[in-house]
Amino acid sequence: MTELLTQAVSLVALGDIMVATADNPPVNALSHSVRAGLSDAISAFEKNDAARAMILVCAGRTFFAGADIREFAKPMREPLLGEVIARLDGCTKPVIAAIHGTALGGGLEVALACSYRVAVASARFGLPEVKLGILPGAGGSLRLPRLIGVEAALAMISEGRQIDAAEAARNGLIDAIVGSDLADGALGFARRIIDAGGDIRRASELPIPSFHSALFETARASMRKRFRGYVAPQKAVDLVETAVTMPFADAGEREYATCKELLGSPQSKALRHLFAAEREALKIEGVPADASLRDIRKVAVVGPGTMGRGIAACLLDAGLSVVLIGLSDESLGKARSGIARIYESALKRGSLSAEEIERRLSRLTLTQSYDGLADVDLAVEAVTEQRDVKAEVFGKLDAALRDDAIIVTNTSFLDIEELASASRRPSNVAGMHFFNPAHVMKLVENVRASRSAPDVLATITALARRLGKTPVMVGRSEGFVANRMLSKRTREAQFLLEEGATPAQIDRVLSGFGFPIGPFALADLAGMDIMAAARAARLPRMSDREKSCNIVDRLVAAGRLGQKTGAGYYRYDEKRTASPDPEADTILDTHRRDRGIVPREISDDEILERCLYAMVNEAAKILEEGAAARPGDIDVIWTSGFGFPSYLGGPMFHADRIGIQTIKAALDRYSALVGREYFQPAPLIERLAAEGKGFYG
Ligand code: 3H9
Repeated sequence: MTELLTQAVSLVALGDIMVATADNPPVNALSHSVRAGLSDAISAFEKNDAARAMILVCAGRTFFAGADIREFAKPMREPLLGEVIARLDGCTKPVIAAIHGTALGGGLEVALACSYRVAVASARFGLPEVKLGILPGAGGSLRLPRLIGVEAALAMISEGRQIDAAEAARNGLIDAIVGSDLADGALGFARRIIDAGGDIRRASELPIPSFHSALFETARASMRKRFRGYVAPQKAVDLVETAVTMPFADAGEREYATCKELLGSPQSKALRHLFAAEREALKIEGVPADASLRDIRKVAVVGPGTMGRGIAACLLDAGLSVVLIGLSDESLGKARSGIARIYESALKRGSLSAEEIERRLSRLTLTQSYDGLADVDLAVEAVTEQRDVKAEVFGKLDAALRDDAIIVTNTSFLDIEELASASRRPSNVAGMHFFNPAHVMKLVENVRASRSAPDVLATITALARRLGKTPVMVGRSEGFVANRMLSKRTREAQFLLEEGATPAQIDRVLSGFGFPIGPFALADLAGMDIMAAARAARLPRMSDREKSCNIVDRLVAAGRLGQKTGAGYYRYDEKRTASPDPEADTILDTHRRDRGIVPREISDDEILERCLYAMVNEAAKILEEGAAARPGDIDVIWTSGFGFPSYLGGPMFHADRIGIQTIKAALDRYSALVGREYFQPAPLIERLAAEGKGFYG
């Protein structure tokens, strides 16, 4: 008879095998009721002389997803996870973890403390704590190296790398892969263990496998480079080193203390905020969580340029069929080679096989015609950023597609409302704003127009997730959220340049803040011609000072297009290493002289504040207008799209940490110095500062 031990854990005896089942939707986090239930199950199992093995399994979609993140901010209630795990480890009869879905963090730690682990073939395993700014705190760093080897464990712990069941079976993390009926497979496995004598195998008692003496030093150097600014990956290396060099119990205490210390750190709070914000961003006002989704199998992409190719590639990657529509054989041919080149580099990296590439390319059709689009479920318009051209494409798609097909525009700046209204299917029109290169960049700003149907919005959100992207729904606004905020940072970087800062100084300050690359090095990488075109598009809406701050145009006129011509803001050698260039200085000096500007010494603080606060001020306006639904959406946009350091939680979270009153005072100061039209505090900032509140209350 099944006995309910706590709200979340039940226990049943099937002959001499007991089965403890945890059921704590949605992801079986190890909340208090689960920990208490597991503890009770262990007691009942140990007390029951007739029971010779126990299986630990989870109901629902996954094995334990780890400690309950929502409990982190509250005082911990006993039994603590470490206590439950120590009891599992101490069991005198075999306990078998039966795993499906994902065994993550504390969930994997529970499994590691069992005598055996079996899993279905689709299961995945990981210690992703590092992504939340913490580290395993319940024995993961101690048991994993003993089971799978020190180097493999170090990679999983320091990078949060997940592995699949096949790899887990190969490296010894699991003992068997069972068929799709997990309960049946686990019972069969338990029977074999009992019949073979009921041995228990404790990972805690295994010897430490040998490892290379330089392993930890090499890993430290690599972490410093790859995760610049992040605390947890560095500490992970120390932790694993401790785990494999200190006695088990001492290392266990050190592990728990490190996890606890990191839990209280600003970086962990920021990363946990982003974890929640990313999930919150999927909740869209007016769209029920269970909204029905339209079936998307075939997609038309209009425009075979850089964006169109990248979008087509990620659609093909997700298993969709793609019709790429262009104006000439030549442009379509180039697009096909462009997509093939993306796949060639994947082949070289070993991430795709030649057969898989062939399969993907076989789903791609190239055409100049809009005929035969009746089986297309969604069309992405990705043609040049000109209103008339886009309107014409919209008209053609409108005529060619089924009435229920969705049309999305990839416009960066144009008014989606105008495009939707001109269509005969306004409720089936929305935006999907991809970022270049579209097959790499995670962020997609999905754009709702006033008449976009809820199921259309739900469908494009699901589609973006299917493509492996991070979608955020935004509203009508010029430049939407990401580019609109970026344009303010770009403006300030240009103003600071003409006032006397150097590209190298500004780049140093912003990359020192945590951006992966400074704005001028980035411009050189992207190409100054691209920068000039973006500037030209915005020119009609620029202030007089912005119009005359035309350093980009001067560089283009001098043939300095960035890395591709060996010179832009910087000069580049054949290895594309940048160095300051006196010729660029001369262009800057001429510009300043022409504008009558006497260069001044500019402090690093001023550079950072002007670049950052201009963005935050714009974000406050965006929030007031409703173009972003929540401050968290803006944080997700900037961390997933434009390299804002995740360990600072995004611009809005970081602004709260600085304090809105401090930011308002700085905006007032820069209003006086640079001009009110650029730095007048947004009404939301005025109000929050007056109330002593932040964006997050
Ligand atoms: C840890 O274990 C520390 C220990 O080492 C030491 C302790 C001493 N807790 O992602 P989804 C919620 S640290 C609470 O959309 P999916 C999530 O917020 C933990 N809630 O689903 C969302 O809520 P809502 C280490 C959690 O199917 C809902 O579940 N573990 C947790 O796309 C659905 O989530 C991790 O870092 C949690 N642990 O993906 C794993 N996890 O519906 C984190 C999720 O209100 N989790 N929720 O928006 C994941 O990676 C994914 O959720 C998972 C499922 C892959 C499991």
